[in-house]
Amino acid sequence: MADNIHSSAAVTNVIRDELIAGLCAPTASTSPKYLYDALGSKLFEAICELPEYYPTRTEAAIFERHGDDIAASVGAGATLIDLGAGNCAKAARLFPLLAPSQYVPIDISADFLHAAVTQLGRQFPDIAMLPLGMDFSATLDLPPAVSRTRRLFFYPGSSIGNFPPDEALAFLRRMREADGDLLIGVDLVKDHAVLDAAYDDALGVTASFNLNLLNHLNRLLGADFNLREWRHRGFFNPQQSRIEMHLEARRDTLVRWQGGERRFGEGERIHTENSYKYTPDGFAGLLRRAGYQPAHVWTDERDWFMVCHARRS
Ligand code: AVI
Repeated sequence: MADNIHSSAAVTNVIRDELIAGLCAPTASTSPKYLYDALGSKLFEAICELPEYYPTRTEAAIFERHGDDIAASVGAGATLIDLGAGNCAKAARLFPLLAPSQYVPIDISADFLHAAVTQLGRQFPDIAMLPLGMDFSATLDLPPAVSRTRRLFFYPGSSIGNFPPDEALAFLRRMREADGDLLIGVDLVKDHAVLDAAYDDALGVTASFNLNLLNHLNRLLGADFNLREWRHRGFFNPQQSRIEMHLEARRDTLVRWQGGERRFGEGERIHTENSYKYTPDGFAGLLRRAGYQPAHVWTDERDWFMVCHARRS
């Protein structure tokens, strides 16, 4: 018990140090993972319902339309490892098609997973379920209970886009080293106005999602960010082929936290998220460099999003 208390305090210090280093850097930044406190996760669910935010529904339509082909490519009986499974809904929709032998949902929030898996276990008694609460972005060291038979990493939603390309490559390599094939959703480069609107919607839900980060920082750091002094910026940067989200100071403002402070000038920004958009060729190159064969690819009729099934080389 004492050890647990000790290690959770150490974890908190690591988070604090990481956040303060980011806030004090000449160009302030924070990791996108801090967007997802309890309210942030709900706001992200709301984003997925927005008319402007096309990725979720476009990917769902690809699975709907090409499900049989995807199932034929994957084959029945895989060990389906669902990265960032959340409520497990996306994978569960594929169970009748993919008929996995084991389902391994992984998420940082283990409590949430267990509730979802209990329910799913009743619906799909033939699929062995092994929920794992872990930060898969840090390690893919899976316990021995995860079957080694035909492992398939399921990584939908274009979450791969939230890694810079070098980290995306390292992450794909880790899946390859864990002997996994891939079923992955990837958002594609498209008309810049479509991209801009998806990350700066008319209702302001994405703005709330971004600003809520400051509430989270106030709690984590004992900081005094005043949300009314900041505005959301979300736009496509074509040079980097990525959406950037920033929080911009509306006026000069001093932010204090326990043990420190920083002054932000009017217009100064905190960079809060990148969301990289790929071309099919660009992503194929990444897969090849990670040790995968050319993928089977399915897209929507506008070529806005793609789903890839890639086997190990
Ligand atoms: C989770 N991830 C794939 C989303 C994206 O599109 O990059 C996060 C997001 N940020 C703003 N809107 C959605």
